[in-house]
Amino acid sequence: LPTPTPADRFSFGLWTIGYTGRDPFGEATRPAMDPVHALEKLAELGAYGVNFHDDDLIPFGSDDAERERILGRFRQGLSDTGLAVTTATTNLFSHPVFKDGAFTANDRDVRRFALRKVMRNIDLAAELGAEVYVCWGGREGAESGAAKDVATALDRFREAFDVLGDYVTERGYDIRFAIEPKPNEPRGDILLPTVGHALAFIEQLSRPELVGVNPEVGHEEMAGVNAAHGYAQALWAGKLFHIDLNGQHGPRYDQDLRFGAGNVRGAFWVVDTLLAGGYDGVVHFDYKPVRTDGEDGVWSSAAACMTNYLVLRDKVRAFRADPEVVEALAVSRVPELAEPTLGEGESIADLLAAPAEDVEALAARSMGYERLDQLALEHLYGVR
Ligand code: GLT
Ligand code: MN
Ligand code: MN
Repeated sequence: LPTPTPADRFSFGLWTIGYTGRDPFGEATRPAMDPVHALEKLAELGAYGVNFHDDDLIPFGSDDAERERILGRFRQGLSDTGLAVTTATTNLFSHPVFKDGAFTANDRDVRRFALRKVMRNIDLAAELGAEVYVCWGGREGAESGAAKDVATALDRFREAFDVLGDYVTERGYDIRFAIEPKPNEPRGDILLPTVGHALAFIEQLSRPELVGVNPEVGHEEMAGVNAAHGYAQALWAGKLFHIDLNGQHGPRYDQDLRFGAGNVRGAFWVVDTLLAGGYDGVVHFDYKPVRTDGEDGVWSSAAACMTNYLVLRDKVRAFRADPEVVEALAVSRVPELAEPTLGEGESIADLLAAPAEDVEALAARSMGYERLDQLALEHLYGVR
């Protein structure tokens, strides 16, 4: 099996390996994990970095002395293990104050509190060297129609990112934001439900260059769309600032399976898309070890996320290097798509005056996609 090393730039959230198994129907099945123990184990497994919500590290409501004590231990853990803090984020969903959202809560005081909570953690993120600040708006949404005026909520959402963009700029922080879309759960319907919605929203901001997306494989699949296509469009737009890799079995509750479980074929194309698009950020796993397992399952699944990524990376490279695949791609005219539809210097008049195509002959040409896809599956199945 391939062995992960820090050069692969794998990262985990404290909330991922620290998931205690609490779900809407049951209590925790594992004890809370000491963040410094998490750092030690992640480093041992070959991870590069770690990230966290403010409240993952510093329990909500801690006083300044407690906060400093926790941070002192954590900083020491980082320097002992050599792990990097890759990103940070804010918990704007657990406390009941966020029951109607944070940046888009109807209650203005909640929105003001949320912005201050984020800014405080951005200061910490900057101090610890995080370059990306993730924003998952899990509570920004509604269960019923009249409860949320969506256009006005989007005004407030935009206002929040404009204020935060001003904040990092004024403070001189080298931090960019990554919006993480999700269609539903915990809200019935969440605002900015897919990569496409988020990309369109970003263009309305006063500092769009500071904001990109953090697509999560499972969230796109919950929406029934192709996750690899979402990553591809984010790369195309220059907006893939971060990635949340995990696994999901189609549209149902957010499973957060370890990466490579769930839709295996989809995972292959996600890795192919990241490699083809030259994604050079950290490879982050946002998954939850199943609540049936003890700490053994936590670390075996964390290792498995990295192993599965490396296995799929090898398979994708072998697929792309296979001469039969290169030939099949040519048969399918895939390289021809790179050729602009109009010739260089060709005018619309030239196009209109061009000799007519033999439409019936074109329609009769096979695309050869069955063979091409089977070659991919045979690489994935390990028989090539
Ligand atoms: C939460 C959510 C994740 C987000 C995290 C960032 S928290 O667990 O389900 O998808 O990435 O806030
Ligand atoms: Mn998820
Ligand atoms: Mn996520």
